[in-house]
Amino acid sequence: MDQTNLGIIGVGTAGKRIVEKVSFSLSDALCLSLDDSEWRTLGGRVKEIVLPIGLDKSPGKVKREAWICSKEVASLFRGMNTAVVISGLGGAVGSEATPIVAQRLREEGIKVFGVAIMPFKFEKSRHFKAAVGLKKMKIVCDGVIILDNESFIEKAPQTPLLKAYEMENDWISKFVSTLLKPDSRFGLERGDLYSFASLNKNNIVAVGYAEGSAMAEEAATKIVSSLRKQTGANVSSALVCVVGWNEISVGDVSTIVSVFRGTTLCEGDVRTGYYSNGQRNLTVYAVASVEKTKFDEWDPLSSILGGKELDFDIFCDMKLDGLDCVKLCKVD
Ligand SMILES: Nc1nc2c(ncn2[C@@H]2O[C@H](COP(=O)(O)OP(=O)(O)OP(=O)(O)O)[C@@H](O)[C@H]2O)c(=O)[nH]1
Ligand SMILES: [Mg+2]
Repeated sequence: MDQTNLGIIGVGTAGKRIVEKVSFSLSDALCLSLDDSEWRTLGGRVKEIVLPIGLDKSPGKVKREAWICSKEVASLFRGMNTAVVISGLGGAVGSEATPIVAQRLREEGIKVFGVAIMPFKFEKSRHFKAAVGLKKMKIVCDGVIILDNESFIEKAPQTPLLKAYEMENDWISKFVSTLLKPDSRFGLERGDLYSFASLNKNNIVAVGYAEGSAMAEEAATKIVSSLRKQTGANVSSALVCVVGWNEISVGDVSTIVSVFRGTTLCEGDVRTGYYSNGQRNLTVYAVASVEKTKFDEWDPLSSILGGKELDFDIFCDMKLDGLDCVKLCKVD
């Protein structure tokens, strides 16, 4: 697939910060942000759409404005094959607007993949909202990849929060750019990611960093420990991206895959891509397809109500008639 056929949109504050970073490495992808903040992204490559929400961040208001703005998003993305929608869930804008934008893009015939960043453990008041947002994304997107903010904090617990976001955004944007880069000879194809993410909606990302003589085994072990914290279930298949030193051996890659398989009891396909960064270290990203995640437990109503939740219409009863949104009948 040609890179110009890829559109990336960051929704909400976290989404906007990450798409700004991604825009530097995926130079030909169309980059957009949808948020209520007016700060300007660096580099001039992100087209910023500002949601006119003001102080009223009630779900109804956010949804309504998102629905109206999604018309502009759809027209900017018209002709694209694929859209990647990135957001941090748990706040107002990302959780409410992302499923609406994703749905609108799908209606344009675009394949839509979601990157959902889940809140820290200490942000308990945000967990339910984040889980509901994630559930909506799983319904409307062709595929979803889930990243846990918490898995990063364990690596640097003393880091100030804003600095932690900055560092976390660095690795998230590197991960997204690595997977979506079209020209890496030994890397995974974009199509591999899309088909993998569309097979199962619970795709958890784990990252392992290591340096030194036993770095392959150490990075793989860190990945497995990160996965274990996010899911109790076995891994059914995975994509593994090995980013690092250009002299990494076949033996190292094989160690990573066998440690991964052995400890996650994964019997399915484990596809690997190799991406050189010229440094004497190793960062391994694994996207693991699992049956359940810890985030399912953040929405206990789901198992009781079975999809009949009150606030579950992603459109808030707004429907499109021609090109206009004519019915705004339910605003909570
Ligand atoms: N990785 C990362 N996570 C962030 C960042 N900012 C916020 N988050 C996380 O994303 C979740 C949603 O936060 P925001 O993106 O600020 O929320 P929003 O969608 O803009 O919504 P409101 O600001 O509440 O309207 C939070 O609970 C945080 O866990 C960031 O820069 N990087
Ligand atoms: Mg915000």
